[in-house]
Amino acid sequence: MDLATYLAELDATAAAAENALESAASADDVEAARIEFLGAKAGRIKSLQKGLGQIDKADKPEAGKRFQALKSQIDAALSAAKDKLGDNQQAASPKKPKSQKESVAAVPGAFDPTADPPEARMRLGHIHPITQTITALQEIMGRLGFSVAEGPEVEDEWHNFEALNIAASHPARDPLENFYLHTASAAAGQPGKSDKPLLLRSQTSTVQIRVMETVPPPVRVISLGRVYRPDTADATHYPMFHQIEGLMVDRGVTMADLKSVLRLFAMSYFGGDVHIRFRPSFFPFTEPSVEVDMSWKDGWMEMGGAGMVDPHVLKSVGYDPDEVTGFAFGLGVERVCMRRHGIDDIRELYRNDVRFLEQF
Ligand code: FA5
Repeated sequence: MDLATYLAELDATAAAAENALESAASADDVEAARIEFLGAKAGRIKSLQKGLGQIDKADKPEAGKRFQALKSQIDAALSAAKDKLGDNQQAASPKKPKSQKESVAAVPGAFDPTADPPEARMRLGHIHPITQTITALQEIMGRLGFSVAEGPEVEDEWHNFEALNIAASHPARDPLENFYLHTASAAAGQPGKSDKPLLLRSQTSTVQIRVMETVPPPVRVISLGRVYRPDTADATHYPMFHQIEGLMVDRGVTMADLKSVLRLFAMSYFGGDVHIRFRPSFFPFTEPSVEVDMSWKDGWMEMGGAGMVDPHVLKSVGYDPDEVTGFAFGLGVERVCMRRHGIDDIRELYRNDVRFLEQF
């Protein structure tokens, strides 16, 4: 067959296919056109493909190119005809369910176990900002050589007060300033049986004592955890909050080491744009003692307390204050978290509002 005749056949087939698909009024019409033109056995495209074999070798590339173009053109016209019919039928009447999946979903309120989950249900959770802060602080202090120690949240008076040099008459021991527990023996009116008063620890300094009671110097530890005080909640106070306690005891430890460690900590955690300052203060278990403040808006916010471990405390745990000295600090974890993330109110951290929490 010569090229001109073959191309004329291609053109005629193209026109016929276009005509058939454009005038197709139903899915059956489209299917009939598909079989006529693209049918695998006797379709017109199939016979045109066979006709290619009779074309002169020199004309084959041109004929092949035009044949492929025709095939693509009919494929596209077929898809367009199907889409057109689908849209029209949907607009006219609800589409007949084709599968069980569609039929279940069409019943309002029915549970469809095959349905894809709505996107909202696939939202990822977030690690709470306080947990993130704890992890970051542990990492920073770890780099400075501090390992992590733990202590119980339910404490006795020895670890929460006495070993820390806080005398029985000290106002910090007032039952109204602490969460004392109603222990079983107290409830049974049997003081003396197991009459050790217990309380929710009010500070992580308890862990200083527990560490020094069990480990000989040198020590370099931090402890992070919850503490409890019956404080009224406001923008910077909460009745349950977290502290990070630091303790370093060795030969020749000085106040300069304490200040260096806290400055390094602040530089690492806040990234250099937060200043810290030390104010003289008093804690029964450190001498000298300081309050540590961090810059906050136009002023300062108290971040924690610190100082050199009082020789009485070292003695009470069996350390020799003539041999070793040490520093300790206790910082409010919520406050450093707030400062880092610009959170104005500590209560936001415990409202459990996902819109707040998912920002971290
Ligand atoms: C203490 O708790 C001492 N144990 C700190 C210490 C440790 C001093 C080692 C010396 C050596 P203070 O009561 O100031 O100190 O509390 C420390 C920090 O905890 C405060 O600066 C503040 O950041 C945080 N804090 C205290 N009370 C609350 C509260 N109700 N809510 C949130 N954070 C609080």
